[in-house]
Amino acid sequence: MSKGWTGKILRIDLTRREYKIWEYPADLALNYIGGRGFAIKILWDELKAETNALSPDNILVFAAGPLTGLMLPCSGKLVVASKSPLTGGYGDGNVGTWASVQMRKAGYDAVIIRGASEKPIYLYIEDDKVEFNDADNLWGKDTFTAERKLRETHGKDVGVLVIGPAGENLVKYATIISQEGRSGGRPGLGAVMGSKKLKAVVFKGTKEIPVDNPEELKKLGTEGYSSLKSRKGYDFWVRQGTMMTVEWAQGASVLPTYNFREGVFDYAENIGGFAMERIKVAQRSCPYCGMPCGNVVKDAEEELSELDYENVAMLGSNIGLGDLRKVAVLNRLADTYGVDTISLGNTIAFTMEACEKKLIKDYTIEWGDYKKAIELIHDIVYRRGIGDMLAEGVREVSRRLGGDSWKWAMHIKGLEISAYDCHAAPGMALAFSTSPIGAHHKDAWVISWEVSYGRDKITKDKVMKVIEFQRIRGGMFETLVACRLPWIELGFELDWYLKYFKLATGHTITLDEYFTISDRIYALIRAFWIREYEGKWSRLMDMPPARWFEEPLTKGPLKGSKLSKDSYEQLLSWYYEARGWDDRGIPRKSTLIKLGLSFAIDDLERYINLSE
Ligand code: PTT
Ligand code: SF4
Repeated sequence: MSKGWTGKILRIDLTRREYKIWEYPADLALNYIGGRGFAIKILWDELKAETNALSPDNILVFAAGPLTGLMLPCSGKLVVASKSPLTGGYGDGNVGTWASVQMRKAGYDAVIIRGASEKPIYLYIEDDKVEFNDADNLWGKDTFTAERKLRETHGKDVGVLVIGPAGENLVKYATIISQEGRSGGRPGLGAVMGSKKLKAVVFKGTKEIPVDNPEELKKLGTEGYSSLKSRKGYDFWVRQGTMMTVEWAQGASVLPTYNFREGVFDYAENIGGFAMERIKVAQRSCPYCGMPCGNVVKDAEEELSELDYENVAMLGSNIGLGDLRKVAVLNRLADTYGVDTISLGNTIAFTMEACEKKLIKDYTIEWGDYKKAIELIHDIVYRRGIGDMLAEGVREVSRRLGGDSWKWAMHIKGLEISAYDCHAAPGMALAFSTSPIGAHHKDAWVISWEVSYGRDKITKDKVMKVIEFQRIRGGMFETLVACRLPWIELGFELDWYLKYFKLATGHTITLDEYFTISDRIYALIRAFWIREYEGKWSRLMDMPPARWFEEPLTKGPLKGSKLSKDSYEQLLSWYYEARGWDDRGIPRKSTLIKLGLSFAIDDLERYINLSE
């Protein structure tokens, strides 16, 4: 195995309490790079089709890439992946955590966890040793407390991934938390850990991560950090981080408001980046960052809460709450309970709208009701009363409530939409709809580009921009594995990463070659969804919610705007064509062969006829 990769993956079986070290073949590294690439290949090969996501048979993967944990900008990230209990398809997330660094220093590029323990446990992984430790005293504890206790036991420099009560109670959008404010795995990865009775995984490594040219890498790493600091926008980024997006989104009429009914919020100023600066008390970051963006504020209960744009938009404007200190309380609860803020904000907003429309009979909550929102969060996390149903996510809640609620259940493929209203953004709607995990912005945040390019333009260029972003963000950054924010926020050129890749692994790779790998990963993820949905697949799976097509914005400069069905369908058709997928959104046989995925053909043809 080339340097850069450790060449080892740790396999853990919780049922048997056994582990094995797998020296994986070099092909896996060269064809899939790492992170998301490893995750989907492992899930495709090893997860039996149609496995219940919350059964012991589901597989949980933590995967780093060849740049993870090296001394270069923003390399402390980790991909967490599994079959999602929320969507039923492929699910992953990306978390900034010392666990990624320690896992690599322990000698692993990835960890595969299968089976389930009978009673609560946590894993302690130190180099070649794996301990299956009793977690009775941690079960039921919130994520902050549990992580602190684990650090008391194992030392403050360990890397910890932990779930809270939401994961334990199998809330379908529970996440995995690290470092008291970093969250990963929106599509219910915390519930997958909970179903395995796995409270936490603690990593400690004492080895050097092998690299091909350590001296040059160190030099270029240092240059990268200096380059970041010299960039226009660096100071403001460190002041506000992603929170600056609130003001931008309001100005562009894309700030999700009242369950994505509107794109502007009357109290946006109160929850924006400048409001945040007034209550900011500390700054945090992921390991080896270089452009820290973790804004820690004092919330309305005088506790610390780390804010990002998504959290604030979804638990603020989208539920009609215009007081940032109160929003910060809801955000902190989400972190301590270990539940995704985006899905939570969607679910609360959906409930408020359902109450307004009298679709829910014996419960009521009004827009912006802070106290009831807190109660509702407790109820969801502990699955009490109405919370038990709401813990299933809006697709399922809407199915149970019926009426026309399917039109304003704001999800795609079962994953609640992240914080950009798309009434007037067809390109962003396409990005959400074709994201490989369901409606998330991580793969193609084209909204800012689209606003300057022209929202009304329905062109192939727009489609190609979505694909370009997916290749870079979803393909490169999710496999390298490193934070994408230096590139997107400060214009840190992609060339840096290609050079880092060469110095770490000894392999030269061009951007075009990387894009082919990215396309391979995308096609395999799509194949995974189709297999898990037993071939019940059509272009409807890539359709945004009816609200954006049918109910125009009623406020702001874009009042009257809504998506055009014909225009959206046109974009989607161009998208499929460019990807080599047929008009149902299914990769063609020729595409699978071209991308080196012939092995998937027979499996898929058990469910569906593939186009040539
Ligand atoms: C990510 C999603 C996001 S994306 C946000 S805020 W963002 C929300 N954060 C949550 C949170 O916090 N607590 C919580 N309980 N739930 C949350 N849900 C939401 O989860 C995150 C940063 C951010 S902040 C972004 S954009 C970038 N995301 C990256 C990515 O996806 N890949 C990558 N290579 N680099 C990235 N860099 C940035 O990382 P998911 P984090 Mg996250 C508290 O997890 O599942 O991917 O969903 O990881 O360590 O918190 O850093 O405006
Ligand atoms: Fe983490 Fe922000 Fe730094 Fe990225 S820019 S590594 S999200 S602190």
